[in-house]
Amino acid sequence: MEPLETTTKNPKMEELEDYVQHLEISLPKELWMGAFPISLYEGFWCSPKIFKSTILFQTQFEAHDTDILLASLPKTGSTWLRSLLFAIVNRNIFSDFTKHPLHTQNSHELVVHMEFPPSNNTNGTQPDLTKLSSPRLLATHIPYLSLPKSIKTSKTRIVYVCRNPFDTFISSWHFYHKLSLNTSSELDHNTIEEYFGQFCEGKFPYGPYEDHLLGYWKESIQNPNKVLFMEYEGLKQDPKAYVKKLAEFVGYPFSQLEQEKGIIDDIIKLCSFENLKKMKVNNSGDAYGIFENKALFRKGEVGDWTNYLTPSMTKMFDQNFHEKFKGTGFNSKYYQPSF
Ligand code: PAP
Repeated sequence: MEPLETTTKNPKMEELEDYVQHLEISLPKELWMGAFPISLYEGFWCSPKIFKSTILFQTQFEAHDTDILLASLPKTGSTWLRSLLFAIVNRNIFSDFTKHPLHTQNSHELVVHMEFPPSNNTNGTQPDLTKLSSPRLLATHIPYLSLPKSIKTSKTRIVYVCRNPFDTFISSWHFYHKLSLNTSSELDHNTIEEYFGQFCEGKFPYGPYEDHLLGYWKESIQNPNKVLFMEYEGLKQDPKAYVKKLAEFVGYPFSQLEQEKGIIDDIIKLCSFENLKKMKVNNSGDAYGIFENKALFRKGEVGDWTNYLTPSMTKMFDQNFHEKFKGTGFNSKYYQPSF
């Protein structure tokens, strides 16, 4: 069966259903963490549950030049970046941070996910974008190569956030464990080696890690006005410099007066892990209807992986990483493979 033509703006629903069914049957399959089916779609591992929304995003989405798209692998900092982006671009509308929408809405409701529309913002399998004002703040986990064409050809700006692979894995391990049991029961540490092995092979949602990161990083080098490449650890280490850069990149730079008034610090404080985690909406709400918002705020630290992974385990990942990144010129201050 031929892939759906991605320039087709209105694929017939029956065709789409057939195509999704065909993908479910024909694509290579794996189980992530023993519970979550994933299939190898366009070179990345995708949950069959979101084939339809992913394809609709790829084939029907019309980018606006003013759109801002946050792209990331799961568990690399999207909740934080969404909060920052929303606070930055809307700072003139919501200038009183004591009554800011982030007090009543999780950032996943304020920045719409294109493949997983929050439960209050859905029209079947597609997010309702009609009520969004400009600039539209959108989020995705899909790799650069699979993005809708109109995102690449328009002036839409893309912010990509990545995180040390080991912290990404640990965060994911905790998150999917909670999701599979829907309880707070203790993690079985015996499973970590097996699941980390799967992560190293790239067989986890939106993996492989290296391909995802390289896709966006290469574009950020070739086209720095299109893609801003950010690292979670850099944002932690020097939030002021990163937030300033982020605001400039998305076209909302801070004026001298704003800087003197301390607005950057106020935004950093508003969006800090400690501040967001204690908000009622992030303790009791469930933006997606399948997990509690509090699952998005675990520890928010750099280096938690050292409490779980052994040097022999991380070496496994380092080897793959080294192979794929050899000769690319990619260099991170925060993740240095042990070679
Ligand atoms: P998603 O893929 O489901 O959107 P995402 O927000 O990207 O999740 O990642 C969640 C991680 O970001 C969690 O990391 P941890 O498991 O290591 O703790 C979460 O705690 C962390 N996080 C969420 N909000 C913030 C924040 N404001 N500052 C720093 N880290 C944060």
